Amino acid sequence: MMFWSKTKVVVHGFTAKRKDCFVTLEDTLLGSVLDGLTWCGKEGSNDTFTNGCPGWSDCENNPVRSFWIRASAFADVTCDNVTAMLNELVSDPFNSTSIFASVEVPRLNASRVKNLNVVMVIQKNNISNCTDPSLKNLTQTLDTGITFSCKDVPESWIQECGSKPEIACGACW
Ligand code: CXR
Repeated sequence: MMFWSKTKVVVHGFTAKRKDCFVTLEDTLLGSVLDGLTWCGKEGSNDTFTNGCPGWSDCENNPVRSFWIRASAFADVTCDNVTAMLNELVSDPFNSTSIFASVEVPRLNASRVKNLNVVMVIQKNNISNCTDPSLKNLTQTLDTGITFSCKDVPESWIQECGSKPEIACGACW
């Protein structure tokens, strides 16, 4: 299973080419139907609108976010080895307001999940972003018994490895 936060394009660029490697929530039936859509209701109407929805930066419980929070309960049934791609370029790669941090990680259960492997998507190979302080919050949130690891992986290599089916999934990072 593959989770992500602020790395959607890189993750799907990879999983689209390497369907043998990972499943994301958007690969599930419900996730694929609603992926990328915006919608809202209007008071007094039973219709669903895809145009003219208000800006949602101030509204935490907007319908789209609420849907993904509920759908992310699929973390409950996740097992064995879990991978998550995070983005070094955002100020907190593990941000407590993200769905990954607030919904998915707390739902990973040590009775089913063995490892959480974070792939930190980096642009240049010079400093280790796996040392980012926000990852400390991740290890504190993680259920005791799940082994945590993190690896800095250049975005260019993720793209290249995605195009090389001869490389085994586990050997890309
Ligand atoms: O950490 P978040 O990432 O908030 O959420 C990403 C995680 C993923 O692991 C995925 O499983 O939550 C799930 N998820 C989606 N599958 C998804 N598809 C579209 C969460 N959000 C999804 N979106 C839209 O992207 C929603 O509108 C959501 C925004 C969150 O992306 P971000 O990169 O901040 O508000």
